[in-house]
This record gives sequence, C-alpha cells and structure tokens, in this order.
Amino acid sequence: PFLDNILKHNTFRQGQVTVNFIKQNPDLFQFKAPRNRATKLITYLGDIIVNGNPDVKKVDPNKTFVKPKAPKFDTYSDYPEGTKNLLTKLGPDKFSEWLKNEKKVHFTDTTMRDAHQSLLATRMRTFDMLKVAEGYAKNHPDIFSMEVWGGATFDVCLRFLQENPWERLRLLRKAMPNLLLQMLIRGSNGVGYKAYPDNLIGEFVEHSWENGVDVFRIFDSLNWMKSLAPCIEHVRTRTQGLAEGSICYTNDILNPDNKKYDLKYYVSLAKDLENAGAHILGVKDMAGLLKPYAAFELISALKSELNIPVHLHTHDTSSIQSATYLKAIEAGVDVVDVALGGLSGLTSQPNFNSVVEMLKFQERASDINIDSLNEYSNYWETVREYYYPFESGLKAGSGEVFKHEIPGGQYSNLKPQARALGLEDRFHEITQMYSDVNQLFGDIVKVTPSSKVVGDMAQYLVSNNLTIQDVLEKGESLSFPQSVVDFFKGDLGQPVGGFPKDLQKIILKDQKPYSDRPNEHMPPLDLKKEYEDFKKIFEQDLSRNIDYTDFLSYQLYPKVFTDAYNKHLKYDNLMNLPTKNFFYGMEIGEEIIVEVDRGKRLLITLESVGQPNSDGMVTVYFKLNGQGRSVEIKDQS
Ligand code: 3PY
Ligand code: ZN
Repeated sequence: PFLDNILKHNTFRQGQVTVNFIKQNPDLFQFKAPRNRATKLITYLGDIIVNGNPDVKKVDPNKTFVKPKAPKFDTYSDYPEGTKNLLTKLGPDKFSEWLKNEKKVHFTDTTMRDAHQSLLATRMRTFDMLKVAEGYAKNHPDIFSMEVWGGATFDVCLRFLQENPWERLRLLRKAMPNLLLQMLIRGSNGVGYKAYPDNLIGEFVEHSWENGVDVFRIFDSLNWMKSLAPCIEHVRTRTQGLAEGSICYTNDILNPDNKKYDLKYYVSLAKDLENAGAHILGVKDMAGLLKPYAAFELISALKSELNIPVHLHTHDTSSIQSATYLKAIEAGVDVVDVALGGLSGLTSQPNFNSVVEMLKFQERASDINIDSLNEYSNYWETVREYYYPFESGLKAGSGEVFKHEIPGGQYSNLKPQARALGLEDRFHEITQMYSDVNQLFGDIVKVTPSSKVVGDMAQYLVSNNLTIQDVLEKGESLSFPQSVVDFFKGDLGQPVGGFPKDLQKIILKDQKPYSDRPNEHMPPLDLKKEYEDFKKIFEQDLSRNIDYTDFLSYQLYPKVFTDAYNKHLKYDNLMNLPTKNFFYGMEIGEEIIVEVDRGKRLLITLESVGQPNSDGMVTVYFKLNGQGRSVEIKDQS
C-alpha cells in the first residue's frame, strides 16, 4: 500500500519528486482499510438469508429455478463487423445517409433496457446480461442497435440493484464492440424526473458517449422543442454519436375529433427535430397507441417529408402492435424496436423472433439468424423466472390502452403501486381516472416524467375518493401531490397548447407559473469545484476508485447515489453474485462460485443458520474455499 500511495501521489505523477518527497508528505503513510471482499459478500448473503431482500416483497417458498443456458459461441473468434464499425468508418452524418438508403428493415433489440423496464420493473441485473452479451454480438452482427441504457435503468441500478450503471455500460460496450449501443434520454430531464442544469446534461451526454453509448434517443415528456434542441446539440457537438430526436406519439391521427395531435402536428415537429440536427427521427409510441393504418399514414408522411431515416418504437400492450410494424415497414420505416421473445409482448416491445419470421421471404427481410435468435429467446425466458417477484401480473393484452393511454412501463408498475396503496380492487377506477385526469390537464403527452404527474394525480383522487368535479369545485382547499404542483408551475416545460389557465390557478393557488425553460432558472454547475467537493465526501475506500462518472451519478441522484455508496462500503460489489442468491440468499448446503476480483473466485457454501440470541443476533455459518467462516446478523423481524 505504501508503494501504491507513492504511485498515486500527484507530486510523483507530475514527476516533481525531490529527496524530501517522503518527509514532506506524511499522507503517504495513511493506508486505506484493507478490503475484505469475502467478508462483505457473506455479510450480504447473511443479511438476505436472515432478513430477506427488502426489494422482494413476496417470496414463493415452492419456487424452483432452471439454470439458464447461454447459447454457445467462440470466445476466441473475432467479432464480425457490425453497425458500430460502420459508424466509426462513416461518422454520424454519412451513417445516417447509409441507413436511409438501406432496403432491408433494421432492428433495435430492447431486451436489455425497455423490455425488462416494462415487464420486470427494470430489475434485470448486469450478471444475466453479461452471460450472453458477447455471444449475441458475435452471432448477430446484423442487429442495428442494442438498447441497453438510460430510461429507468440508471436509477434502478443504483437504488435497487446496488450496481454502478456506468460499469454496466462499460462492460456491455466491451462485450459488444461491433454493435451500436443505444440509450434513452429524457431531454433536459436526463435520466431523471426533473430538469437539470444544461451543463450537467452536456457532461452527462459526453461521458455516456465516452463510456459506450452511440445512439441517443432523445425525447421530451411534453414534445417541447426547447427541451429537445439543446440535447441534440450536445450529442452533435460533444460526441461522434447519433442524435435520434424523437416525437412522442399520443392520441390517434386517424380520429377526426383529434385536433391537437394530428398528422400535421407530428410532421411539423419531426421537421423541427431534423432542422435541430437529428441524425435519425425517432417515433416513440410509449403507450402503444399507434394503430396499423395510422402507422402507414404517419410513416409515409415522415418518409416523404424528411431527409433522415425513421426509427419506430412501440409497446405491445394492446397485443396488435406487430400489425403496426407490418404497415410501418410497408410505408418504408427504416428501423423498428423489438424484444427477444422471452421478454416481449404485453407492455414490452413486439416479439423480435416473430417479426423476423413475419418478414421472411419478403423484399425487406433482413439476414437475422432465426435459429440462434430463438436460442437467445429461450435463455431470457429461463432468466425471467428469477425475477418473478417483479412481474406485473398482467396476463393478456388490453384494448383499453387506447382509452387510458398509459405508457407500457407505467402500466405494469401501476398495478403493484395500486396494491401497495390497498387499491388493487380499484385498479380499473385508477386507469379510468388516469384518462379523466389527462382530459382535465388538457390532453397532454404522457411519458416519463409527465406520465408520472398524471398517475400521481389519478392515485391521489381515487385514494381520497375525489372526483374531477371536486377538483374544479373545491380545488382551492385541496393539497395536490407535489409533482402536480411542480408540473403546473412549469418545471417540466410547457405542454402542447399551454396549460388550462383556470385549473393552473386552482392547483398553484398563489404560486406564480413560468413559461420559459426550467433550466433557465438553474445556474450552470461549477463542475470543477463540485467535483472536488464530491471527492472529499466520498473518499472512503471502495474496491474501486471513485471517478467522474460517479460524480455525475451523484449530481443526478444525490440521495440514491449516497445510499448506494454506503451499501457498497458495507457489501462491496455484488454484481457477480448470481441472481438467485442476490434476491433470495442461499439454501443450506448450497454451493456457489463467485468471482470477487478479476480471476479470483470464491467457493461459498452455506452450512447452517443459528437461532437469534437474546440481542436478536443470528450467526450464519459458511465455508469459504473450504474454510469455516461465520457472520453475525441482526434479525430485523
Ligand atoms: C423512460 O423514460 O424510461 C421510458 O421508457 C419512457 O417511455
Ligand atoms: Zn418504450
């Protein structure tokens, strides 16, 4: 450690060492506490064994698991060239042109981001992704992009999975160097639920690129150009990646009563995005409302009006969205988003495997190896079982989505949320209320975070037995959820057509709204100073060095990051722990192998679990590489 301190010392690194170097630097003798990863790991396991994982609300004692089988691939073979190689070769503008001229339809695989966000509350762990990432990239070089980051994954990694989202990104980058990696970014809201200072978003974009993101799907939860344009600019000026400026699709362009979100509206927004510098136009149908014939109209218009390629995203909540893809493909869409079979359908994306089959022998068919694709689907089907506590319980598609317009990710979350509030039996009242609240708000675009505002209001009204009429008649005396107040103040930007003024008054009471960018109210962060301060707070020993990306995590989610950091100090890195043990602990006699450091493996056996003593402490006995070890765990029950 002494040598380590010398090597890391700034004076030494700047080559300014004199004979008095050691004498003048007593800090060289300060050694960080030894890290005992094995002890931390069994402390975690002991905790889960005795108290359960607090994130797992209901354990099924009879549940059995099948070991997932990762399809075979050659570890030593080179990666076949894919879209990432092409982007490097062409640069983003030429790449965009290439894509537009492609005849075949391309695919984005959302399995590692939106699919599990929408089906399993975003809980998929890096452990399960890394088992297949390399093989998948080698077996499927024809895939356009892998959506692996952003959206809710950032928050959930830190909050529930005790993972570092940046580490996930770096590892996936390394495992899939030939494919484009894609992220979802909420414009000025980054990967959070509120606006952040512009220079923080700029830093975030740049470091996302440096750590592996190639395609930035940028949207704004109100389709507000003022939030979209700066983010497109960040991608264009600070990265060599692709800016996919996206329109969020709501309502129905074929409905003659829909005067607000008609074809003209979407085409004009798409043109604004193209003019702002988007390399690709994203059509983000977050709730799965784009019906097949509407898709044909919309995509045809976009293809004829724009000079950039069009990328379509949907959710299969209604179960008819592969028909939408078919019509979009007929209309010339360039890329569609799909999820591998085992994690597709319902609130997730349409089934990749089946969509490939749908196009087989057709003129826009691609070269995807369907047999291999099926093997990967089987892998995910097996892995999915390990996440059963996070399943939403939805069993079939629902045509009601066209009425309530709830985004896929939110819909699957709403049921567990209703359950937690004791409102499960009133779930359909909540979905109806969601739709009524949307009308009350003036029919807004609903996607994170604006969708959360509508959801919060709907739950608030149902749980307090209030009606829309009550809001209008006695709203002055009601105290609305904070997210609703902030929204009407202008904290998420301005909705299409503005706020309904009377309602805004009722909700804000004597607070004043504003209509410029929320970011205008935030001075730029002094990044240099803040980073120095950050390092001072988080200087304790982790098994890794704290770096600038941690600082960005902290800036986006200060409390979540701090909690994750403290857990990391206690348990160390849990990323290599198998998913079964991460969520459910171990059974007596069970043996697992965990890689605790590069190449350093630990064989852990659970021997026995004692009874709580008079202080409520339980001794848990393990064997580590054959040696007996025990940990004392406080029984929280
Ligand atoms: C997100 O913002 O996380 C979404 O997936 C929105 O659809
Ligand atoms: Zn989505």
